[in-house]
Amino acid sequence: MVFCKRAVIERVDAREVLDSRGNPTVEAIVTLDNGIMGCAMVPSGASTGKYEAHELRDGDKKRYGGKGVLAAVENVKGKINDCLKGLPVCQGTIDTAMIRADDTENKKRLGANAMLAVSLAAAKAGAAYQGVPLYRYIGGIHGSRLPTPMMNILNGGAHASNNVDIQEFMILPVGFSTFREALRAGAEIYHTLGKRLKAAGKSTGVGDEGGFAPDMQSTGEVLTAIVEAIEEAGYTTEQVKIALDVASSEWADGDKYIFPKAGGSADSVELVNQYQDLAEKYPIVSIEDGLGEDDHQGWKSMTERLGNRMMLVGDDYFVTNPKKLKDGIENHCGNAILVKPNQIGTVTETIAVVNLAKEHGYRTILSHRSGETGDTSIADLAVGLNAGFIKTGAPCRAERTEKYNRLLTIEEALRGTAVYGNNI
Ligand code: 2PG
Ligand code: MG
Repeated sequence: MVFCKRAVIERVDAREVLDSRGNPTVEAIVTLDNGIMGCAMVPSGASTGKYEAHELRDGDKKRYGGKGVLAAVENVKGKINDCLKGLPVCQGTIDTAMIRADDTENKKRLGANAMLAVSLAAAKAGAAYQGVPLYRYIGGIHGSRLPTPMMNILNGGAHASNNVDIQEFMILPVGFSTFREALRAGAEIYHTLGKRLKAAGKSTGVGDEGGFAPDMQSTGEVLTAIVEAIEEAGYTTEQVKIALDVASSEWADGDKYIFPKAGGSADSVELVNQYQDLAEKYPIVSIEDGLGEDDHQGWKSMTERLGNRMMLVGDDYFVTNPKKLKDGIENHCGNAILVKPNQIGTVTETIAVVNLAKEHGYRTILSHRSGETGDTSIADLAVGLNAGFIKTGAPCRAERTEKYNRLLTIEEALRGTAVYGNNI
């Protein structure tokens, strides 16, 4: 719910800052004519879907290996400032004005990184102007569900330099009545896993999202280690479930999937067979990007085979894009969507895709990127939109824990009205 009062945007500014991998990203500052300001920083992915909105980078190899974002910053200070100056602080109006000014299918003129930074900063300015927290500004009195955290405790794929091909092994503390208790269970299991890896002589160095990143012999070895850590920490696999982000678009090669680290290959039927076997043995309740972004037939049959027993989450497959999600809904592909605001580029479109998913019974998971900042907007979006789930890494590395900590604050602020659990 957004109230359009009389405050208008006086100025939009930006600067180049660093993300958690030490790569440049955009910070935007929206200032209203009454002096109220909103600031936001945007994240950046490593295993990006090819249909994501365009992240504008300078490509000048002499600066940050080509990853500079000075052009995006200039777009904020110039073209975006010009089109937003004098507009009321009203999210739909602001985002529509930027989309019109960009006028491309994938936001390549202004850059989705420039646009999202401004869109989020405008939402924060709007919230401050209304004197309410961001989750309240987004969801009104309706936003009260604390999301189930999907905590990535063992990293592989493009987020780690170990020998593990599956990108993320996550735990979901589902059997708790508050977010605080769920988070505690997740953190205790994470530490137990770390101790066990250390005792087994394995590395406890962490990957980009804070999960451990040791070499492991097989997917089964990883899942067994996680189940044992859950139990040794004093919990059961009824209380704590497991999710995978296979990120298999990274493996796709024609109609085959090639395992880049372990070697060997499989087709989509063989991959789904493997998922089915794993789900027989382990408490797996969700698989993200189990098949690649262009494997529509594979997604359809994977959904037929596994859709009634687990969440099948489209990340690269849906890229937070209402058109892609609509196709998926019509063709019965997947039953859940990963929602990454920077894949689409504005808050308004992010809200639209969440609403579309919910209308069709698809689960929604607000998500970080592997390159993050201290910005905690996704925590507020998850509550404001009653998303049900949030994926924001391990309980480790400040850019991840800040989102979890923000949720603790929100839960406390909501007091008796906060709801947790029953999302699966
Ligand atoms: C993913 C994300 C976040 P990246 O694949 O889901 O975990 O990774 O930001 O590298 O795309
Ligand atoms: Mg993913």
